[in-house]
Amino acid sequence: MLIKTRLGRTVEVREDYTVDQHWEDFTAEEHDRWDRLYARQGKILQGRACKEFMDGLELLSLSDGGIPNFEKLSEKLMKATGWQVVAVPDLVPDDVFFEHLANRRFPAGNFIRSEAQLDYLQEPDVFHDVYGHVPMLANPVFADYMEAYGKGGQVAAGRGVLPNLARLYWYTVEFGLIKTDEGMRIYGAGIVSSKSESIFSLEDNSPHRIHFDLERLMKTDYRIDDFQQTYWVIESFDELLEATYQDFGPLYDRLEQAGDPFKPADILDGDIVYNNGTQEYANKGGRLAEAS
Ligand code: HBI
Ligand code: FE
Repeated sequence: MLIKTRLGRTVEVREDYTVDQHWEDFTAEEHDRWDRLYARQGKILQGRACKEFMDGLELLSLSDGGIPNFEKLSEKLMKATGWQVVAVPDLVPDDVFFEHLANRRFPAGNFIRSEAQLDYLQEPDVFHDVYGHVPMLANPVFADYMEAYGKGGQVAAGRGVLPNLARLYWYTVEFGLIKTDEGMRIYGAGIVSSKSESIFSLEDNSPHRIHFDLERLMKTDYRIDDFQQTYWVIESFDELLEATYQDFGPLYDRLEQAGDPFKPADILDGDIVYNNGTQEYANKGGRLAEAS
């Protein structure tokens, strides 16, 4: 079928919204853009990204030169954890997204940001999707978590609690932090693929850093257009996966009856708070002008 992407391209996609990557069509300039983004993030992430992310980057040799070819990348990833990377031209509908994850396929953008959007764009391009998400998929525990999320999404959609599940994805897969013996580290894809949020999320005194609590964060709104006001911190990837082992039926019953969601900067009784942020950054109106 034909779809129109949010960036204004008209594209023929398959039923599951995938397309061929057409790797051979990327220009030298586009490959060079990947290389520059890669080098820049590599420096920033030393001592900031978690070991599992750095190990995944190395295992998949994402620095081999230019934008990764999804076929070759999938071969390596398949050997590690049984996941594949498939190309999509834009965000795909939720049910399609969940179907891919439930079957261990990660949909990744088939385009790269323009030079003008080097620091920030909302659409998920190949740098965010592949550099940000794919290294963690080489980790067996995280790989299982993502599949569980996909399967959970299919159920949640039928129960009317999709917004709650989307928050789980947002606050873990996209913006999660992990406490390690060496200190706080990043694993969220939205952070590792962003120069300034890599620094802000760990080192700025504005945002709260609160221990991960599945039900609590499923009830908490998030912002999509600026740095997070709260980052949720896990202690291990097992903790994350285990939280999904419970029967989600009773949880969804409670979520359906819950009142208004908590605000992104609320701190509640019972929260385990690592940093009670000043919220100075958000209170001053946030970034928006300054690129991440
Ligand atoms: N599609 N390509 C793509 N990438 C995403 O991260 C994505 C998506 N569709 C839906 C979606 N994410 C989220 O809304 C779900 O986690 C709820
Ligand atoms: Fe993402």
